[in-house]
Amino acid sequence: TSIISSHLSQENLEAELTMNPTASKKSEEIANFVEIFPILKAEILKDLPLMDMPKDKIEWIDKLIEINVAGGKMNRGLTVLHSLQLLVEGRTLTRSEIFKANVLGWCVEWLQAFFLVADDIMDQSITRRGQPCWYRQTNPSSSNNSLIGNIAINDSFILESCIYTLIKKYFRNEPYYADVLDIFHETAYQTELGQLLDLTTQPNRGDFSMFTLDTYRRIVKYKTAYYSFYLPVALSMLMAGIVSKPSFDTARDILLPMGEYFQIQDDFLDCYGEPSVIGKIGRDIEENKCSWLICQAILNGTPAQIALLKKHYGLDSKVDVEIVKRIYNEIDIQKIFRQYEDQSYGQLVEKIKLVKIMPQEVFLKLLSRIYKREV
Ligand code: GPP
Ligand code: MG
Ligand code: MG
Ligand code: MG
Repeated sequence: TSIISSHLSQENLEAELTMNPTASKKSEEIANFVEIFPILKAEILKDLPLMDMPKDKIEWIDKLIEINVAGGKMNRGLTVLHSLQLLVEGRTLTRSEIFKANVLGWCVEWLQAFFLVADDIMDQSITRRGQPCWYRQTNPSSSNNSLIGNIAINDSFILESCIYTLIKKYFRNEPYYADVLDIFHETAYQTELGQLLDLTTQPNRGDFSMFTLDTYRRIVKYKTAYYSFYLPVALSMLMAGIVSKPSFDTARDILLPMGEYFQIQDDFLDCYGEPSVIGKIGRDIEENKCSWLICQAILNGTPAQIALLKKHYGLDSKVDVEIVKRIYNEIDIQKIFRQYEDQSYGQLVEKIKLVKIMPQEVFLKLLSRIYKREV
């Protein structure tokens, strides 16, 4: 019930329902999606006694799933059903199709949980979704309040394995079973390559030679765009029975740039977002990340400003971070971002308008959900 209460309190739901029919459809969709999470979690947990797992380990996995899979924005997860609805163009989906699309949506959320648990260790992050990152939470098996720590690495693997357990349970007999497995495997690999690119631009503090937009674009295409944008839509296409390669190419051609735009927003929010709203505390400056903001500062700053950034970027100290943020303000990075945001939105819409092979709405709807996001 925790995710139901955080995302959709009864009051909110009723208020939305009476306000307008579109909102009512939207809250119904969210409610349908949220509703099946406990079912999927129970499916995972019910196998564990048969595998001789002690009760407290089952409770561990229960908590691991509850905290890390539920409670996100669920944008990626909801996209599978939204997009399937648009792909079947007018035909009403059966209850079974809706359920299956939502199961795949939750599998995307599970994949995301796997990545985030691991990413927070690698990025030394403090909070996620408004609470301590999983590796920083108290180890329930310890009597001396020690932290979960490195056990979280294995926990991330467990979250990944759940995806394949769920897909097998619900899709074993579907003609697209192998394609679904392939795409999850491929996407995980792409994201891991992206994470490698991200982590290996980090170590040489004071050397800005790698902080170019070309490097940046490659990092974010792999670490974010494939799993966050292409994967959920491609899953709905598989469910809709689409097999033509040009359709998947078209989807990729739009969704990868959209994912780039999304990660640029993530980088912007890392510095300028409100931690209580975004649920995490930015660390890109401290971690010497090849963030969009530092790339833009290098492109737009004076030689003196860039020299100062070289001196202070990538240090885990409040004073240095403040200096970096001050220079960002001098360069007016916020204005550069706002301009980029409008330009990028316009370009994506233009690109979408050229699509003939599938409904443009699939892409427009996704784009409208992230445009000018603050969370
Ligand atoms: C987002 O980067 C990218 C990921 C979460 C993919 C991680 C991939 C792995 C294979 C572990 P980010 O670090 O900017 O995200 P956030 O700001 O949410 O920490
Ligand atoms: Mg990261
Ligand atoms: Mg991170
Ligand atoms: Mg980030």
